Amino acid sequence: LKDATLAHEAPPEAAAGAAQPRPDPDMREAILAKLRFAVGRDVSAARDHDWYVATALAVRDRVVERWLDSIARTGPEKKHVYYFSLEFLIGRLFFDTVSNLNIVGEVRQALAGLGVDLDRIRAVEPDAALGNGGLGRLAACFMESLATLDIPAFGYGIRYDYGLFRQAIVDGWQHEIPEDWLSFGNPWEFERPDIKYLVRFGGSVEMVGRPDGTIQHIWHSAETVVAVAFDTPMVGWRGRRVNTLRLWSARAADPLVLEAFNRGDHVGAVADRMRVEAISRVLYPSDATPAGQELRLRQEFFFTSASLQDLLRRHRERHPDFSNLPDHGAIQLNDTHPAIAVAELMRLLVDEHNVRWDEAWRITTATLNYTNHTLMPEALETWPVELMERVLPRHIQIIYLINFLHLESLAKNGEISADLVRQVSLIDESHGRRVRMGPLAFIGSRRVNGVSALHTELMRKTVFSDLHALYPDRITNKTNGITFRRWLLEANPDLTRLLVEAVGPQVLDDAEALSGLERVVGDPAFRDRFVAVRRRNKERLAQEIAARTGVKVDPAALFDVQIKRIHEYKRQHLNLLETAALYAAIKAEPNRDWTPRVKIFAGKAASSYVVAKLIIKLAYDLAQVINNDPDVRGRLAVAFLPNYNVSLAEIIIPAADLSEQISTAGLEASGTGNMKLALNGAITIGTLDGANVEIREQVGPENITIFGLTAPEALARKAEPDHASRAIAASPRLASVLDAIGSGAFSPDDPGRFAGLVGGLRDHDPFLVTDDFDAYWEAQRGLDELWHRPEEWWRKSLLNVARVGWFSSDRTIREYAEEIWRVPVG
Ligand code: H53
Repeated sequence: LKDATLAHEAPPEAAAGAAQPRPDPDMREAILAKLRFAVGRDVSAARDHDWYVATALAVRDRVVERWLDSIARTGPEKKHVYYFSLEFLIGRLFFDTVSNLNIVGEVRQALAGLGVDLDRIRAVEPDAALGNGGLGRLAACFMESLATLDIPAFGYGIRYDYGLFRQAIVDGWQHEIPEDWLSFGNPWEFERPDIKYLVRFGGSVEMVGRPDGTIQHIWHSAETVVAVAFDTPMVGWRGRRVNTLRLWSARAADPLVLEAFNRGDHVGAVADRMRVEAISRVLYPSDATPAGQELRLRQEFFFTSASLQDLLRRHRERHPDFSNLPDHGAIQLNDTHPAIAVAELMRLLVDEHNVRWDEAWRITTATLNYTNHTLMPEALETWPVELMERVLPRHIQIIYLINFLHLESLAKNGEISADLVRQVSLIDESHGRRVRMGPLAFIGSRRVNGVSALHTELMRKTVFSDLHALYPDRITNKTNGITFRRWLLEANPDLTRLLVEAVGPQVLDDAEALSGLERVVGDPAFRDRFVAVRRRNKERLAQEIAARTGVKVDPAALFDVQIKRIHEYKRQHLNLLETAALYAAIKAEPNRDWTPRVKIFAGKAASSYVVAKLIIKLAYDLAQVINNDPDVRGRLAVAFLPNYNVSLAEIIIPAADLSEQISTAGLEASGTGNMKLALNGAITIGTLDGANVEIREQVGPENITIFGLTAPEALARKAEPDHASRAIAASPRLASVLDAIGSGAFSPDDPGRFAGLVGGLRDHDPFLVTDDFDAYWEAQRGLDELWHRPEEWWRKSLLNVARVGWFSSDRTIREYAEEIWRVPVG
């Protein structure tokens, strides 16, 4: 699979309006020295990858200076933020680092002097795809903003040997290929063999009476795994601060049983090692659904335990006890994946450091905070009690005690019904006994946050309503954000340069300065330049589409983009139904003045998600028919771009005219792609879901196209058993498109291929595709008309850019810092 290439005509340093950088002889010499002495290659023999590594190492030296300086400057007393996340979807680091250090020009010139093109070698870097989607990318944006705002922070996670699978599309079907991103080494990481912790699993717990009558719990574990630290520097904007992303790799305590090896049992001698190291072997490709495997629980506990041990050790080096831990550290649990931290922190404090239970509980609940990212019942993590007993026998005891004390404290405050106990208990007894990780994280945290206003409201009203009634101050909203450095400055340098010219260089430092654009939205000369920038971006995307899919598209057409994980609740199939209906409409009335459209899709399906894979196949089959039909040529084209990742997003987003955010209302917690697309000038077509609600508030209702059922309406509609059949009966257009797809009009080689998919829509349609279809169709036709009034279209587009400054992750992190972590912002 070919990776995305980025050809930047204009480097951001030019965008900054800065004087042309002077040639930096040091950079040139540094690159040459790295090539020779670190890579071991002569200039004459060096290939792109060698140049990439040499340059990355030369740049890294400059990062290290600032990194060490940041650590030295942060006195031991300063409060740190610890962001615990099973996912960090970083993408490429080379250009991000060079750009944040403001040395793009120097590096470009140094390389040019050596006959090497910066844009060619930056495309050699593999994506660090240590995440599935929004949650992982959010963690990466947050790390960048934390450093930018000069907040001392550690990201803690797992150093997966294999990141999220590479997606190959073969005849329309998704195939998963291992992402071996480390096979050529990783110049950004520092292995720390001296920073390691033992993480234990299994075994039994012995209870021993102490002379004072208390009981000591001794955990005799069955298995010990070594967690070894790998540190990656996270560079903030203008290199102001460099924080650490510390990822753990699993190692066997006993890597080789020499006796077995010498006996000739060469496989058995390393069997234990294989089992242990599996923990950090591969990222689970599940998005918003808990992978129920034991290995997943082992991953979660592995990184949580190592991270807690690490920060407790650092605390103890400077303080006599842990009583002031909450003054020196705030831990953020990114979803429930690290929620076992509640029990593990209690265990470490009580069992290992002899802190009294009550005091340990005070410390724990003053240090931990939890972010919830979904309310979908099937996505809320629970673990079978039996599994926990086997893998983490001491933790299940601690969870039982936390639960007992929690329920007891409720009883003390008055009557509690059996119903309430069932609702708020940490143990779900309804289908087998399971530990509910969301409520555990809730009870163990000081603050619990949702990721958009609507989502937080729904948290209070639905999934966490009982706990919210008990702890009314705990839930708080922190609407997601994105780092403008990556998603505007780096991804769209031409637009950035234009913005700097229009509103001044402060726009590079302060997202809210974008509002200065309001002054020029009516200026035709400015608008023409804006459209010209977009045109270049669209030409680049058209080339990429041709290279990846063979589909030729016209950059003058409306680029209609839906890029995100493939999921029924995100409703790519709603978009595909509309595509098929539009195709039929164009064929029926070929002489109408249709707005030329290119429907662009990209996204991965979880490997076990059969329906999602079928939706990809449907996109492919539609593309086959539509792109090869001369009747619609120049009016409608469909492209499914394989292997969506951060780097591909960086190419698609600056070229999108229309941003599809069409989830069933109430189901998308926030979305962050919606923010990236609006920032780059795409107009949103969307439901009133997640952060779309706040995008509408920011950009104004006249500059966004909202359609469909609202969250309360969707909830009510879903409860009507015949909602789908009624919607279909009321819409001849929908009925006919369902007939066409269901009967094989787009899959003549296998006419029954989509019968199940269509049958599902006819029978249950849990995501209300049929109910929203007509409203969506009408909204799209309204946009068709708008496209014919370019002045109006570009005005709306520009107003989107001007008004989305609030979605900078700097704003989000500021809010976390002030209201959740209580740390100063630099
Ligand atoms: O988290 C994003 C949200 C988005 C939500 C996503 C997410 C995952 O990527 C994975 C698991 C999960 O429960 C939620 O779907 O709406 O924007 C960041 O908050």
